[in-house]
Amino acid sequence: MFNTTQIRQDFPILHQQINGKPFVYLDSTASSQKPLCVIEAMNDFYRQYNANVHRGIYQISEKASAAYENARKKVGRFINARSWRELIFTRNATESINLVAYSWGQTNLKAGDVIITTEMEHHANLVPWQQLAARTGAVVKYIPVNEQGQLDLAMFDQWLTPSVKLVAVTHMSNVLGVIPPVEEIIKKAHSVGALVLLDGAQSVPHMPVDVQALNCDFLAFSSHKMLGPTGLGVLWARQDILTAMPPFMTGGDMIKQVTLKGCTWNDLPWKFEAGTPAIAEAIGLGVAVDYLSKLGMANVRQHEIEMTGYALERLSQVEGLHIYGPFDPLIRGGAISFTLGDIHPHDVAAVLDGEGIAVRAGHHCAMPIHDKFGLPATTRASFYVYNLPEEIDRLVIGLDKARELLAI
Ligand code: C6P
Repeated sequence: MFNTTQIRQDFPILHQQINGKPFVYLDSTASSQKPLCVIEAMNDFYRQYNANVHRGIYQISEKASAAYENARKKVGRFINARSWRELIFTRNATESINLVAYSWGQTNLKAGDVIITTEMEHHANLVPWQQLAARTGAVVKYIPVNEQGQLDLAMFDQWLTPSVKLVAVTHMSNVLGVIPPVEEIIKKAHSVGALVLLDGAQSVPHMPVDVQALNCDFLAFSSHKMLGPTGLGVLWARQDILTAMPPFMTGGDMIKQVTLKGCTWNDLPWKFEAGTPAIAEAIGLGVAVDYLSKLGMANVRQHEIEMTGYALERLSQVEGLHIYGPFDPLIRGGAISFTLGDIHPHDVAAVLDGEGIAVRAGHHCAMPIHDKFGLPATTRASFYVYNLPEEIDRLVIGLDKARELLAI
């Protein structure tokens, strides 16, 4: 049973006043809040068994190593990976994608090859491909997207030839909220021999994600958007692909044997984890995954569908408000970007902040899609497991206030 009121009790940060009003946090797309169990697990690590991993032959180091590796196994089960060896801990989704761009991309791409992505990507799933293309002579093509978040798949079909080596697409847009038809995209990409990277930064926290059912090749996501700490990301990839890839960063822990003449690489996944990893953070993410699994990801998604449906209905009633992205909550997540007449999104966010409501205003690290719609910025409200419909009512009241104060 999904009980938001009860869930809220686990999040200490929500129980405070901001500007003299009860705090409403509507920016989980940027970063989620953390339940007490995650905060305490990290605290326990530092208080009781803080030590480096994979090195010490003493009790607390062995305990730290086991907890770190156990967290990896939990994350692997969470996305239904075939093996824990397919899970690489990075700093964030951005680093996960860069790892693929440098290690896999640099080895496998040559001049004239094609990378296909979309116009609505976060810069993390766009700039690394532009840079890879600049280094290799490959070409990046962008599937057009309309205001409702629909991809021009006819264009995608036209571009599909054996020159396409990679299709890198978001699994849930952080601007339009849309969940693109990735199953269809993956099948088509595979039919010409291309690999598929899914940017799961927004999907993994908000819906069940099963890498075997999806049949994707790479999946990148961040701990901090799924109730876990900052400073930790995940790259999942098929084991045969990872085995063939050279290391991204080199140094300690990622080697098997080093001589002054050269070295051999460690086994997966450590081949890709040079240096001391984010141990407390991995342990925290493991507990976050336990928390989400206990809620049940199907229930998390259902809550989001209900909140998004209610928000779309209520926001549509605000005079002068224009929503970007689809209106069907079944094909989108809970990131809703909008403009309010001619009021600058930063001003909207500032008025809402005065009401104790946190939203994001700006380009949300997705400038090309804003450019396409002729917008310098949008205001974005987003929801997670701890948000209540009453908070959407507060948002609507705040937006009416912004409209009155800033007169459109
Ligand atoms: N989007 C937002 O406010 P990092 O920063 O590496 O943890 O995540 C990058 C990233 C990649 N893809 C998508 C779809 C994302 O939404 C994000 C992060 C935040 O929209 C912070 S810019």
